[in-house]
Amino acid sequence: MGIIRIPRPQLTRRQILQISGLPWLNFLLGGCGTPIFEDVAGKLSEPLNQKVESLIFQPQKLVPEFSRNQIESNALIVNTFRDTPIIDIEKYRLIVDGEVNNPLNLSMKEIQALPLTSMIIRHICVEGWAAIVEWAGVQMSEIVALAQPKETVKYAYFLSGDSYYSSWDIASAVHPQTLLAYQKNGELLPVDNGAPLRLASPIKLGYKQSKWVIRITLVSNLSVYKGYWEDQGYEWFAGV
Ligand SMILES: Nc1nc2c(c(=O)[nH]1)N[C@H]1C(S)=C(S)[C@@H](COP(=O)(O)O)O[C@H]1N2
Ligand SMILES: [Mo]
Repeated sequence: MGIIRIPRPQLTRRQILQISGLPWLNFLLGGCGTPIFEDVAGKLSEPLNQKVESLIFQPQKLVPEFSRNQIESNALIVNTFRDTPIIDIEKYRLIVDGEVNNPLNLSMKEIQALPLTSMIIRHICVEGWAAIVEWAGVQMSEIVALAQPKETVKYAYFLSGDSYYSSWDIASAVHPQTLLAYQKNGELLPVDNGAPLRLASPIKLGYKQSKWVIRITLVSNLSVYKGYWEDQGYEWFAGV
């Protein structure tokens, strides 16, 4: 495995700090002791009363998939709100923390040793384009189960290497077709599409599909910050 390097402008000092130390998500999640949580369970339109464990083991309804000859190899437009981050695959770790009994710190080798799932689905961006893509990787439910969430968990926060962030309801996060993908159309995931690890799911719009995921935090309450686009007025649930 090599080092992923891309000829892009260097990250600012602040971005590097965000990626290495991650004080930023701690702040978002109230890690400094500031009570910035709000219990929005009653305000969001979707049912959130199912416990995480039953969601993982109850079969959820599958979205029909496409066939291989329907893949649109060049239709996926790279859509990134700022520069592609520089991530050293050898040093990369996926952190899973929050309200869990078994916090995780996984290398790509460890992630790739988990069962591989692939799916051919349509990616839909609200900017008016879509693409049928084959994604392959590990099911989010696998990762969540490994972390042994406490039964209070209702949401997952995803922090990305470019400081993008989003939050999902836990039912959608552990849907069998929600993957942490490291392959696209049968090949290693390109850096611009989120390598080493990105979210891919047919049940949410494009802006929920975080690329360069470096940290997943499972929580019982959403912060006032819900996502990069969500905090600018885009719908939070963003179901397809
Ligand atoms: N980290 C990160 N993830 C992101 C974004 C981003 O800017 N940064 N853009 C989102 C949007 S709006 C879309 S449509 C998809 C695009 O994925 P692609 O660039 O692989 O086509 O990524 C999503 N995930
Ligand atoms: Mo998008």
